[in-house]
Order: sequence, then structure tokens, then C-alpha cells
Amino acid sequence: MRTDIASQPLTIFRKDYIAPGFWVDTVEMGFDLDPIATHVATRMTMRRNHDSSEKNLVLFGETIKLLQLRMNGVNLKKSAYSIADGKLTILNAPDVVTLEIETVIAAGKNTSMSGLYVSNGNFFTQCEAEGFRKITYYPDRPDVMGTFTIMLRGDKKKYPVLLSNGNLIAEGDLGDGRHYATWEDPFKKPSYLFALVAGKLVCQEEKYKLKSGRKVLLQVWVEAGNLDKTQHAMDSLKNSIRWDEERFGLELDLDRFMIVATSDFNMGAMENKGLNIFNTKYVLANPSIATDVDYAGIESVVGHEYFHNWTGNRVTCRDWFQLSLKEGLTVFRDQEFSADLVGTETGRAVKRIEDVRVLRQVQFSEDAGPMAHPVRPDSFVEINNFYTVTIYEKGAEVVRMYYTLLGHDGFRKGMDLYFKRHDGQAVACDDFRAAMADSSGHDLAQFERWYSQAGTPRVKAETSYDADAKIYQITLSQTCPDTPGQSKKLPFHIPVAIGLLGADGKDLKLQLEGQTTTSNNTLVLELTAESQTFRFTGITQKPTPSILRNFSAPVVLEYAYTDEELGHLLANDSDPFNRWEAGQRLATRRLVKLTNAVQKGEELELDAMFIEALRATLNDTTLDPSFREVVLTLPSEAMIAEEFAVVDPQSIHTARQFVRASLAQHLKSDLLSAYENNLTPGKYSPDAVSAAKRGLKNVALAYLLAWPDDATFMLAKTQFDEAQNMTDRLAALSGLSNFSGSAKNTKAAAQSLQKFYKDFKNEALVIDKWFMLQASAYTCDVAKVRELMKHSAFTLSNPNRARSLIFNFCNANPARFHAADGSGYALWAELVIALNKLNPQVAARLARSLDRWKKYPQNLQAHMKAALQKVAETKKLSKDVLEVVSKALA
Ligand code: 0A1
Ligand code: ZN
Repeated sequence: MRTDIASQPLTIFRKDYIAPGFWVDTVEMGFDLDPIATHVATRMTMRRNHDSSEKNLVLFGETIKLLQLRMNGVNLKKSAYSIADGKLTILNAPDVVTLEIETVIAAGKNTSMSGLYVSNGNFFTQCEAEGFRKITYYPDRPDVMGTFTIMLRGDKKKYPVLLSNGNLIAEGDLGDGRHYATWEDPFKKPSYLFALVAGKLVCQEEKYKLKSGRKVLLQVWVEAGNLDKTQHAMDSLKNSIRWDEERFGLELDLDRFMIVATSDFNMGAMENKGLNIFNTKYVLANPSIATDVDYAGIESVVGHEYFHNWTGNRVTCRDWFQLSLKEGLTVFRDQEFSADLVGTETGRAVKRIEDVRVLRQVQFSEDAGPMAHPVRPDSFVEINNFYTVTIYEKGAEVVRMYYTLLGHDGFRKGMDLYFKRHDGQAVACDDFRAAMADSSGHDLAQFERWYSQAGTPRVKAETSYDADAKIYQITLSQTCPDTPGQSKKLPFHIPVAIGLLGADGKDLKLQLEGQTTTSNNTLVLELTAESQTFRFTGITQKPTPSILRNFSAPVVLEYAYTDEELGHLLANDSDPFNRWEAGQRLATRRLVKLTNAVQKGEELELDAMFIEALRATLNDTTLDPSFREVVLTLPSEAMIAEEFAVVDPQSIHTARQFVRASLAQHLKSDLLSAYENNLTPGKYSPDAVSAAKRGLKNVALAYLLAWPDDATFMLAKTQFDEAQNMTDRLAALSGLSNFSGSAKNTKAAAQSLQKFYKDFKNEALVIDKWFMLQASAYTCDVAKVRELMKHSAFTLSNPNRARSLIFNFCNANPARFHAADGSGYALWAELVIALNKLNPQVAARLARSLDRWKKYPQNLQAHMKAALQKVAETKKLSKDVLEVVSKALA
């Protein structure tokens, strides 16, 4: 079957949506758990949807054995139904149907981590997007919603814990060494939200009082030995519950909410109703194994999954093309949650900066490559390939634009209307837009293009000042590049938040010609035409424009700033995002120029203006350390690459290292002071204030090691040896492993790396860091990766481990991955092919590392094309990988 698909992958189109022929009301399932053969008995009641053009009863099923199929109490003869291409079709079914189905699953052999699978002897499920069909034949599509009652039966010793969605309604002994538990989920849900967990697990639990006074049971389930790492997840869950009550008036609708951690998981986590399943990476933390970044990641993912309970579960998606309806909105919500928890204005801005960095580095790149797709795609071959930064992060930007256009209260009204209209329904992106438009009266018709057109719009700004008339004029023009299958884009509805700075650095009062609204700092201009001119009146001096404040739209802004203007913004802008942005523009300009100089073999030089601007920021103790940290951090090599039509990774690396070393050399004493002034002695706490200090201190340390001597080396070595937490320990180790100094020090660095391994060899998440750190170090070439792959702790079958070494090398070490001899690509092809057999989803993710191959010089292109072709020609290629490589080669 696979080979048919491989030769002719089936594309699914949004326009072909047909409502389901039958609805499901109730689903009862019994599981007899056994890794070799789990028997599943399903009984479901269904009724005909008279509004559908689909007259047959269609069920989906994959990789399962069908033992029995009964309709309304009668065994169905083989002639009464057909099974082909993963579909079971019953012809001439009556209007009301009770189906009884018995299936068998070889969960122990399921390495795809989709459907029912075994990890460390425990059972887990992953049903989004289409995993439920690997459990039983079912109308496995998100617009079919039923109420589920689940009975789990299994060996008492091997599977003491039996969990599923909703409330536990019965449990007991079966007398034969087995026991059972029955779970009932009172809410109707699509099958992708089904979950079960069974095995040896322990939990931290707490009764929590909701604002309404109702008490709920919260549990975090982990393997024995990890109970000392659950507190932060539990705290994050309580914070999430409180936040959703306060910010959106949304209450937890169940009496029990469970989080379960597994070390084998394809993604970050999954929002199954009442039973969220998480990658251990986003649950387990204590100061000795987790960094500040890990703590923040846990908080945001716990929030994300919890927020799905309303945005995703109570209101779900009509079809998978609408995926961003739940994902974009839920990412926006988790971003706001994290920002609100930090609390300060700078903290919010730094969170915004971090989110925009990801968007620009990963999503803008996706939008410019062969897999570019709209936030609401028109087609796909494999839906699992569409859990992308476009659906998630750009989707969140689209939601944020409503927020910017309608304001805090306006957005809340829109959300209220959305739930009022659609609670309990499976709906589309258009329904969300309609709720926002209808609740506010704002015309959002043109806004639809954010959903239908792919590509990153470019907004060009041109300004002029008329001193006599006291008018400052800004003309904004928009274009959007062609993307696969889409050319000649129509103008978007773009909110452009703008402020004007006077010579003293303060915001000027803003008044648009012919309009009554004024502002003391920022106005949101609405760019809807291809080009529009806005005129500000009463402007008594030529201002410096601060455009696209807080990154008010996911676009590239082009404006011919002078260095002087950027310096003025960096020093003064009241909008912290644009203040940071000015510094990034100054840096990017230099990095591009220096990359060109490297290519031409010219001498490299960094100008004093830039050095002094960074010195001033570094030393400005009125600024939050977290803000100084992000200003000090140069654009990544991947970001710099986006500035070039043809990318030369080695030259970019050389140029960036040169800038780092020059800054380190000139700012040495300032960096040392920043280091000394931001120590956080005493007990570790992941709170924002201490994390910010550690962040600045460790960025200073990393710089110091870019222009190293024995003293800076010792500083890092001592920090490593004496660290009381993983943040400091890992930062020091990272500095040491990127170290290029004397042989003696290099040897000492290698010893530290070995010590780290020995000290943490029983902590899988820390060993992931150990691989990650080495894979992304410039000292790590292809040969070194191959050597690390032979390490006893390495395995391709665990997604976290594969990501830590392989993905980090291919995606975060461009200067080595793009080795001139093509050896990096040969390794990539080998591993995509190996992973394809084990886990198609993970393989397809890795396959995306060569998406942008056409952006590289001819010699590299030739090697990349050969590697892509090698993968494409592989037998039994999953449609996941096939879709990615064939789009790359198209
Ligand atoms: N819905 C989850 C992410 C998720 C998506 C797909 C998965 O398998 C293909 C697993 C998890 C979320 O947004 O967190
Ligand atoms: Zn999500």
C-alpha cells in the first residue's frame, strides 16, 4: 500500500471538504493491554447526517487487525463492506447504527509514537492528528465528536496505574492478576483528543480551589525517581488555571486534570482532554538538571496545553486545514501568559523579542522555502507535516494583530463572542475572524488574506518632513513574494504601530491629518492598500520614526535608517522592542559587510560607533539585565544568512566570530563588571529577576571566552566546577567547549565535558544537553558527529536524543553541516532514511534541514540535490518524508 502512495502521493484539498456522512454520539471502549497484542473492543452509536452528500458510512483504520465488525447486533459479512487505502466503507447503512468493532494492536512494535505505543514498558497514546485510526476503525476526523467511556484492563503488577480522559467512575480487581479502571469523559470530543496511559507511574497531586470555589484534583504523573522534579510543572499548571480565569474568564470544566510525562514523544506535549501527555523535557525540572530556559519552557508548554482545554477542545477544528484556529490562538495565549507572569514592561518586551526571534529565524525561512503555506493551508499530503512554525507562530501573530487592532478589551469581547457562539462545536478560522469583526464592528474582510496567502510581506517606508507646514509624512508600501502555487498577492490589512522621537529622545505627540485620535506615544496605522501615505500634523522638528513598534505585524520592514538614527533609537526609544531592533539593525549591517569582506579576503574591522553603542547599553544599569542580554546577543548565523541571496555559511561564521571577538576585546573590563555585578549567590530560584541576572552574566562570560586568556578560561572553569545550578554549569561548559586557546586549556575543557557526562549519566534530559552542546560547537565536524553516534548513550529511536545530536548539528551548526565536500548532507541522507523506518514524523522533520538548498552556492547545491534525490529514491518512503523531499526538489 505504502508503495502505491509513494509513487503517487495523495494530495488532500481544503476545497474538497465534505461533512461527515454519520455523526457519533457515544463511544465505549475496552482495552486488554498487552504489548504484543492489545485487544480493543469498541461500541459506538451513530446516526446519519442528512445534510451530508456522503451517503456511506466511512471509517478510517491503519496498521490494525480487524477481528470483528457487527452492525446493529449482526456480524457484517465481508461483502457488506470494503477496506481499501485505509478506509472501511459500509454501503447502505441504516440511519441509526450501533457498530461493534474488535481490533488488535501490536503496540510494542510501534516505533512511530503515533497511535498506541510502549515507552519504558508503559503504554501511551498519541492520537493527533490521525493516530486514533491506529487503535480502531473510526470516523477519525475532528468534526465528529462523541462522548467516550473507556475501560482499561491489565496486569496489576506491570500496569498498576490506568488512566484515560475525564473522571474515574469505577475500578477494581479482575481476580486473575489483572485489574480494571473505567473512565468517563462528560464532554463530547473528537477522537484526536482521546488518550490512555498505563504502567508504573507515580504522581504529585494537589487539591486546588478554583475562583468559583469548586475544588479540583491536579496530578503530575512521572516514572518513579522523578518525583523530585514535578513541582515546577505543578506550579505552572496552577498559574495557568488562575490566569485563564482572570484574563479570559475561562474555568477548568473537569474535576480532575492530569499531566503525564514520557521520555518518548514526537512533539512537546498533547492536550488530550483532562489527560495531557508531555515530553519529559517539558515537565521535569529541578535546579540541578534544568536551566532557566527549561523552566520557562515548561511554564509555557504547561500553559499551552492547559489553554487548549478551551481553545482547541471545547471549541475545536472542523478539519485539519483549520489547525491554526486552535494552535495560533493557543500560542498567542501562552505567549501572553508567560509575559503576564513576568509582570514588568521590560519583561514583556523581552518575551516578545524572544518570540519574534523564533518567528524570523524559522518561520520567515519556512515562508521563503518550498514548504511555504498559508496559515490556513489549501492542501497537504501528510497532515503531520503541517504542525509548522507557520501554523503555530505566524498563526499567533495573526491573532496578535486582532489584539493590536481591537485593543485589550475589544479582543476580550471577541473571545467572549467566539465561545458564546461556538462552545461545543468544530469550526473554521473564518468563524474566529467573524467573532472578532462582529463584536467590534471593525471591518476585517481584507484581514482574511492573512489566512489565505503565504509568504512574508515586505513593508517599505519612506518619509519626508516639511518644516514650514510642520508636517511629517510617511508612505508605506507593501509587497509579498510569490510562494509555491501562489503568485500576485493582494494587499494585506497590516497594523503598523508607529511613534516619532524628538531630538531629546522623547515621543512626540501624534495627530494624523484629518483625524481626531491623538496619542502621546504610539498610533496604530492601518495599511490596507498597496501604498498609503499618512501625514502627522504639528510636528515641530524632524523626528526619528520608530516603525512597527512591538513588532505589530509579521512583516519585513525596510527603511533607510542612518546609523545615527539607529543609535538614537537604541539609546532612547520608549518602545523596548524597537530599541532592541535598532541594535539588531546596526549589528546586521556590520555582519553583512564583514561577511562580504571575508569572502573578498579583505581586512576585517569593527567600527567604534557600534562598539560604543553596545558598551553604553551594557553599562546602563537602569536597564533590566534581561534587556541588556538580548541587545548584546548578535543575530544568529541563520538570521544573517537570510540577508543574502546566496549563502556562504563559513564566511558568515567567520564574520560573526570576528565581531564577537572584537567586542570582547574592546569591552573586556565592562564585560567583567557585568559578570561580577550579576552573580546570584544563594539558593537557586527560576524567578525572572534572578534568571535575567544569570542570563546577562552568562552572555558576558560567553563574550569573554571569544577573546580568551588564561584568566577568562579560569573564570569559566571555576564557574563550571562550582556551579550550584544547571544554568550556570551548562553556560560555563558551553563556553569551554567552544574554547579555542592553549592546548592545556583545551584539554581541561575536554575533561570538564567528560566529568559532566559522568555526573549526569542517569539524567536523560541532561545527556541530551551534553550531545546538543557538542553538536552545535564549531569544533564538531561530521566525523565527530559520527563518533558521537557510536557513543553508548546515543540512539536514533528516542526522538529527544536524535534531536539533541542530529538535528542540532544539521540546523544549529551551519558552518560545519555545510562542509564543502558534502559530507554533512551525506550524513543527513543516511539518517533521514534510517529514521524513516523508525519514525516517519521525526524523519520528515529532519528532512526539512535541506529545504533552502537553492540558496547555496552551486557546488553545495549539487551535493544537496544528490542527497535529496537519494532520499527521494528510497524504497518504502513514508508519505511524511516523501512530501518534504519532493516539494524541495520540485
Ligand atoms: N497539539 C499539540 C502538539 C502535537 C501535535 C501533533 C502531534 O502528533 C502529530 C503531537 C502533539 C500542541 O499543540 O501542543
Ligand atoms: Zn497546541
